[in-house]
Amino acid sequence: MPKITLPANSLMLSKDFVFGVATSSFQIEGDRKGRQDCIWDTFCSQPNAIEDSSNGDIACEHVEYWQQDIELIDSLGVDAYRLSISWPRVMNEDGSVNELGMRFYVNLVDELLKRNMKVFVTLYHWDLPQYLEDQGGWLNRETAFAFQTYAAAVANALGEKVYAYATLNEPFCSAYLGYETGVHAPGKTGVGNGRKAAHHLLLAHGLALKVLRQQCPNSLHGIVLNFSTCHAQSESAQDKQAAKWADEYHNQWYLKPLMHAEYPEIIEKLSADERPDVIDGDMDIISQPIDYLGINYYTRTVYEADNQQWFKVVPPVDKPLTAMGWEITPDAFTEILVDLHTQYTLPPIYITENGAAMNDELVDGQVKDDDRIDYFRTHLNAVNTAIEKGVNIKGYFAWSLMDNFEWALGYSKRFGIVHVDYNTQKRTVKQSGHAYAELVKSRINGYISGIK
Ligand code: IFM
Repeated sequence: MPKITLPANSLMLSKDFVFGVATSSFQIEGDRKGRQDCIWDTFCSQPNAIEDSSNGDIACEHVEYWQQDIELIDSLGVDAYRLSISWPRVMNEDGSVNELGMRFYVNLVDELLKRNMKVFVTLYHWDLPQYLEDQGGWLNRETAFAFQTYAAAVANALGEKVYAYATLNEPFCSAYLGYETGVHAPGKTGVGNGRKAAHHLLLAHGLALKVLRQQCPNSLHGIVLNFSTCHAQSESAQDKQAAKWADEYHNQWYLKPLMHAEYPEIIEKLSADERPDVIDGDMDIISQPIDYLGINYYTRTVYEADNQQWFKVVPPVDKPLTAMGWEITPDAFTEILVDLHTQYTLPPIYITENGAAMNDELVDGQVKDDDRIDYFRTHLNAVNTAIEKGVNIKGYFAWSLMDNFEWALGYSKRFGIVHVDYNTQKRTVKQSGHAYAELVKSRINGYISGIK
């Protein structure tokens, strides 16, 4: 079996570096009856919204099998587990707490702590309660305040048992895919909608941060953003400008307000009614200091100039791709990490997601996913190179612990290092899972013994 190796003197092999696995609530939990509806339930019920017409009603039945799943995580030897809380499982429509739903997470966190694992909790991984969407969802400023109330309730229940809270996962996806292009729930479209949703999400982040800090001063508090390195199709000035606009529109739109309290220059290109409604004081709330930045990375994107739009995506040709059709570009991972480190004074970084969907086959009880092992090896080494270049990276989470509901693509794409048979719910650790576990265990013989 191929291995995931790092240079023997890599800081990633030191005992302080955190290795973990990640999941999210809607993608694995199932048990729809135990919670309120969310925007993804509604979206899944619309014709042609999901590639395989599936939904999250059952998923990996994690609510049923959570103990077994924690056992599985523990067996991988990782230091940490990143999970998300389902807002519609813990909050009722009248703003009261659903005690039974909250208990599920309290038990989960307690069990993880018993096993000496660090718990990374994300509050919003896209499953907005439908009752809030009915009042405008992220287009309604009030949703940001409802998020603050929800964050306070979670902090009250889980407190400082949580090592690191993240307010949002990938607000780019919630805003751009959910409210601008409409390929994700709730399926709304329009530039103005996308930009307004993004602003309310960032405001929600800032409002939640305040209460999280007050209630859990000893936990870490941050946010998780996704980045795709933006490359120009050619050396022409026009293509380079297109890649720059794309970077501002998709990457910097979320980071610059947090770090510099302003939106990037491309905001000037928007008409008045497409711009977000920024009220006095909003940018101060949004730009409060964070303890860490979560970065999710999967691939780069290539852009060219276009007469109709500011930038246009050039689809990859003849390149190694994952099953998502995403180019495999580990160098671009180092590049974006170093670029962000150069552009901003960033807090410590955790790579909160990285991984690949591949065309796995379960044969004789084994998934020999050498391609995924290779993806992890090259991308972990890309992280190592970034660290060598001075980027302060504290941890890495493989996406994902197990195969799960891949949003608009349903169950057709498998990102897990553990295979899930959706008929039986049997979990089988893939070769990549074994290789990841080996890497984590190798630390005892690696850097640590190297400095003895
Ligand atoms: O599965 C998703 C996850 O929910 C958010 N980040 C990207 C992953 C792969 O598409």
